[in-house]
Amino acid sequence: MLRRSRSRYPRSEKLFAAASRILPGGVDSPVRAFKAVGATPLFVSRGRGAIIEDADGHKYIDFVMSWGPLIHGHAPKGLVKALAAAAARGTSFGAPTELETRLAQRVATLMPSMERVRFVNSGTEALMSAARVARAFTARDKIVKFEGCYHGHADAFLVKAGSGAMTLGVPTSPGVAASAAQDTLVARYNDLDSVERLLAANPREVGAIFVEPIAGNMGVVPPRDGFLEGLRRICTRDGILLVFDEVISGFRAAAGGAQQVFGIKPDLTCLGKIIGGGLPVGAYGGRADIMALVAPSGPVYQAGTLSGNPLAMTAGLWSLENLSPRLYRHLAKLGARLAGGLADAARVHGVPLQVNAFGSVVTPFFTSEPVRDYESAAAADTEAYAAFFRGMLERGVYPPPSQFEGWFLSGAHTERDIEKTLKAARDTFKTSR
Ligand code: KE4
Repeated sequence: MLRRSRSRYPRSEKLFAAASRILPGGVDSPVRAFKAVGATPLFVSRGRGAIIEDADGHKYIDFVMSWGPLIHGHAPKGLVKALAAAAARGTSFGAPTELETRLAQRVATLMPSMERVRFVNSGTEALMSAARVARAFTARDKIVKFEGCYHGHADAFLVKAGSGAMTLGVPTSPGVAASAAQDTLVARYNDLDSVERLLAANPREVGAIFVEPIAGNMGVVPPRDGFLEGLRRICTRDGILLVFDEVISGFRAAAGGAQQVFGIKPDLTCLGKIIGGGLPVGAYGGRADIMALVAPSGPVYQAGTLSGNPLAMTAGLWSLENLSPRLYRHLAKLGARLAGGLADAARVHGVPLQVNAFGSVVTPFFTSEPVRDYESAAAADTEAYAAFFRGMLERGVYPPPSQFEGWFLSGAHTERDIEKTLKAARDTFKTSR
């Protein structure tokens, strides 16, 4: 009699079947569905530090970390305590609280370009609001984005987008009205000439250039020398607003984000992830003269029932108040060890691998050519990545279920976690030959 192969994940499979009967694709965000890695998504029951446990009781070293927010790891004791106390005082008032002012002041201290800050509930909301105020300020409707960069799912940005859109092979989504996409021009990341060509073809029509200063949504692709400086020069020359999407790089590349690392002052910055410490927070902000247009100080409307709610503000404050030089030294050390160790393991086993990294975000690309932009990232062997992912999962390591995402480290990851991860990678490469 054929033995039914006993699944390692019976409860996740059962939970996924139930979820799939009520949630589109069984998830609330596409990249979680494991479609790109040919496996059933694991349902997570708890997280502590760098470890998550699935519904079947398997434990993993987590490199998704909620896609970046958890720079201090899962459920830090101080954060849980602060949230419990905040919840006991009320979860939301729809009225100003001192917490919003304190968090905005903390953001402005870390990122001085953010002279004014508006809180929203996601990175998507931050980007769509920044696009609206940029268009109002410049009275120009066109915006430029870069192939492979992902700025959330607002219509204007779902054009040649990265992250889940790239993972699922739908970089330009159906349902985005032609009228919404027609004002979005797409340039090539790390290629200033591609920007100049778009501006020459649309003279005085572009109001803003949106860029991930360290791209994370085609996998990690750092900016070439001079790329960000070139964008700053072009924007200043042509009266275009430079908008840094620091949803990933903010507070991760450094406490002051990529703008601190590269010493470049954007006109607007969009934030998410770490700023909420794992609760739903996004923010946009920048020059006071631009943000003065935002209602109710100005005519550009933007609003939100739960914007700045006390629980999310408490989590964000705890998260940003616990950033320290020691944390970034730890993240840099572990990130370098992980990146170097993956590259060494692949070399020893003859696996074509390019490992891109920036501090505590790493992406192993299954390709033999350097990855500098969307085209070179898209050439990676996604089937090889999927097989690697499944092998790592079986060995107790939980990487992102997509070739086109970053592996995120946290202050809770230890050197021992990284060595265990590298051993799992060596064993996976060995068995995959
Ligand atoms: P959210 O709306 O998902 O909070 O933020 C959108 C966003 C904006 N800008 C950048 C640079 C981002 O990386 C994101 C969201 N990142 C993806 C993962 N790379 C979120 C994961 C998901 O979509 O489930």
